[in-house]
Amino acid sequence: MAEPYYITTAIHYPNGKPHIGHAYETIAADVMARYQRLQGRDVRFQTGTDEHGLKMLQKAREMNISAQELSDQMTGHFKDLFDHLDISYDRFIRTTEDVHHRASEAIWQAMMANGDLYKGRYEGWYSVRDEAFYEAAELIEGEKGEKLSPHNTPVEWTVEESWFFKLSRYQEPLLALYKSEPRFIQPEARRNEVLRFVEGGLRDLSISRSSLDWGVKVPGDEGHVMYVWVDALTNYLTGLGFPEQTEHMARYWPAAMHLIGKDIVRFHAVYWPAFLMSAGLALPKQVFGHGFLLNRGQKESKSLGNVTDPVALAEQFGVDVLRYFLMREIVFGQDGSYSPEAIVTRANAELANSFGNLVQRVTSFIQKNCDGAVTAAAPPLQNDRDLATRVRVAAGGELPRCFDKLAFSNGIEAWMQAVFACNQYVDDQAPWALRKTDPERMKRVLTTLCGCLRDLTIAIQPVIPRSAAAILDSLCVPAHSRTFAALNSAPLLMEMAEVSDPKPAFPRLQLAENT
Ligand code: ME8
Repeated sequence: MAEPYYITTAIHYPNGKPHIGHAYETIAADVMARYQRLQGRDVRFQTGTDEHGLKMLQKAREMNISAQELSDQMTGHFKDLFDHLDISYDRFIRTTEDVHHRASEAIWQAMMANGDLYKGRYEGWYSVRDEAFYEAAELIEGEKGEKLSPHNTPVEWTVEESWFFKLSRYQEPLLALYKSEPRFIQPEARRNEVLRFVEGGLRDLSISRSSLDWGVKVPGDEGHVMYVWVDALTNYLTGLGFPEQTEHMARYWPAAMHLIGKDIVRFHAVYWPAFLMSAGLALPKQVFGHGFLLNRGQKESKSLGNVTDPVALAEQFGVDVLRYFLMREIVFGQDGSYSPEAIVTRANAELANSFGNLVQRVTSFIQKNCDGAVTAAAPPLQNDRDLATRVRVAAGGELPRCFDKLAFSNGIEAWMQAVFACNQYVDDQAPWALRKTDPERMKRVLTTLCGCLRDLTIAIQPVIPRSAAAILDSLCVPAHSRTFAALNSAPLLMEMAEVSDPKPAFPRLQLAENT
């Protein structure tokens, strides 16, 4: 049976429309999900919205609507965006669903039964924007001398009755986890931050609020709602049917990958495994904290007036171009920048002029000059074998090895080098000249190229699924032969090639005057 692979994104706060950071994270998770499917894994992919908490409530009050109305409105925008970006999720979860309330109550009760919850009084700093408590020592000073969280968000002094989770009990078990599972937190820099934080000592965590009623009610203490992160993290279990012992729970838990941004690593790599240990549940295999996407080097914000609607961006440049750019340009794990100029430059150089041009040169040549089909009668030469091997190693070996580690940009770089090699081969072999001088050799060159195109296109499917499907259609590659197993088991050199109705895959892009 195929190996299960459960991947999740963070669930997004629907306190406004989705921004480019939401698109970035979800595209990366989708690339990984599609990649794992092509490797033959039984993938389950979950995303969704995080609808409770003070931040949602305050935004709804500002807009004079209820928090439920705000979530309903905004969640629609997230779903539309993800559909638009070809995100192949299996489950879109909303934390206002009844099943999610039940799952959150169950994990609470399990932690209670383990003796880890007690009632007390919370006094400390809280950031509504981050929905996070901070130690005084972590705060920084703003320009006007005001106190700010380490993420530059306002904090307020909060005093209220609260339930606590005995996080302090979990310092040693967590350190033991990081040691025995060195890949539990990735990349390394994030792992080191978490290690330092936990080694510094853990205080018990306030996990309920009595000053608001928007959230999951604490079982047996209805005057309290759960701290939004307790229910938010539980979404990963809810989507599998927890607390029931469902087939999905048995098959997909523990998750293979929680893909999240660097700002919320602490919640996923400290609080979440501690909650799970307390509740007697297995721990996820990996938490990967990706970097932040910046607009020309700056954070997007309403005050700077540089907020970009990701749907508009995808419409302007094309969904696959946007997906390709984000995965290719930025070293996954680090912060990175985007701008219309950078997107156009990258798309034209690599998709239109290199890969797209290669596909077009080969397929339309076969269509026009060989009635859409060629059989190679002439024996292959060493340079045919060299090219086919080079492409096979890049598409079937280097790219997957990088994608396994979420090093998407390196994987695509190796792939692009193989595309360049193919274009060089076309220039050197000049099939248009061979057509007159040596038509049998021309056919061998063309079948070699079609084999290379098949390998290259199969491997890049996770990144540009729509264009890759169209190219594989035009190369007449059957749907069941589009996996990595098929790629690696196909003969290196094709003896026959067929093309059907080839179309230009990537138009050259131009920047509009006002972008
Ligand atoms: O944090 N670039 O939700 P959120 C890249 N509800 N990623 C970014 C980004 C940017 N500019 N801005 C945000 C929450 N993100 C919680 C999560 S999970 C149980 C609860 C990422 O809507 C961010 O790091 O603020 C997070 O992973 C995701 O987008 C959702 O952020």
